[in-house]
Amino acid sequence: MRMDVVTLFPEMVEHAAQFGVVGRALTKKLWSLALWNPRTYTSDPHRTVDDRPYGGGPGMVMLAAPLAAALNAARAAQAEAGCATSRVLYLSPAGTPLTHARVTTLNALAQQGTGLILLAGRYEGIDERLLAREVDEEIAIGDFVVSGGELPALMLIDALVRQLPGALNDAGSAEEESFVDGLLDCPHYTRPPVYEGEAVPDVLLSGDHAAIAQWRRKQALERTAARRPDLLEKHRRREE
Ligand code: 9D3
Repeated sequence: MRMDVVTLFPEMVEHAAQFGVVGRALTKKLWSLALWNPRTYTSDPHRTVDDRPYGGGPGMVMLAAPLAAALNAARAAQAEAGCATSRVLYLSPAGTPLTHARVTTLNALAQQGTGLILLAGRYEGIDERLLAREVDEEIAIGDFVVSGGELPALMLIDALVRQLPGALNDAGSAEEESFVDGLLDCPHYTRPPVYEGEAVPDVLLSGDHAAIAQWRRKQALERTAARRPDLLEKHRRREE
């Protein structure tokens, strides 16, 4: 899987991509990453990447031209690396909220040779003409506001990379399976058997694997009902 990120803060993405499951998958060459800073593609002495919004209002808007040049560089690099096509994903508060199902579909595309180009914005947004010409899809990470697209891009990268074959250990893959059925996870316990006067549920120490599986299932259902009734409804419809 090949990913390129267009961002004013390439070091932020580069650094965060070195850790944990995502970093290990990078070392194993399960995926590759390149970063493109639109500031590199400016020619004025101030290296300007933004300007005031037409029509007035607060904040600044990212200029189309430096972003178009950075996107072209990313596309050329992906073609050079053997990608059949590229797909530009703009991380935007106005995008469609990301889901497990969408991550799986994007992962399949990427595995078939489509290079993913993640566009991370700053300021109030990006000139609409650049978006209309260059962006294939707008993705949000939830109904809350963050300061830019870099952390959302890293979340998308993390979600995609952990679905790559070989990125997780066997235990991790099994765990992934359990989320796929649409329920929240059950509670987990480890040593000591009593912590601050609170004991681990007896069933988990019983060695009765059928009883343990049944208990975990019940806990997952109860939690989902209490915390995410919306998920429980979808889960029930899937069971039918
Ligand atoms: C008042 C208008 N604001 C839109 C909600 C301005 C604005 C806030 C934050 C414009 C851009 C941003 C930066 N956010 C992102 O780039 C972003 C984001 C987000 O804030 N929430 C959820 N998903 C995402 S993906 C990218």
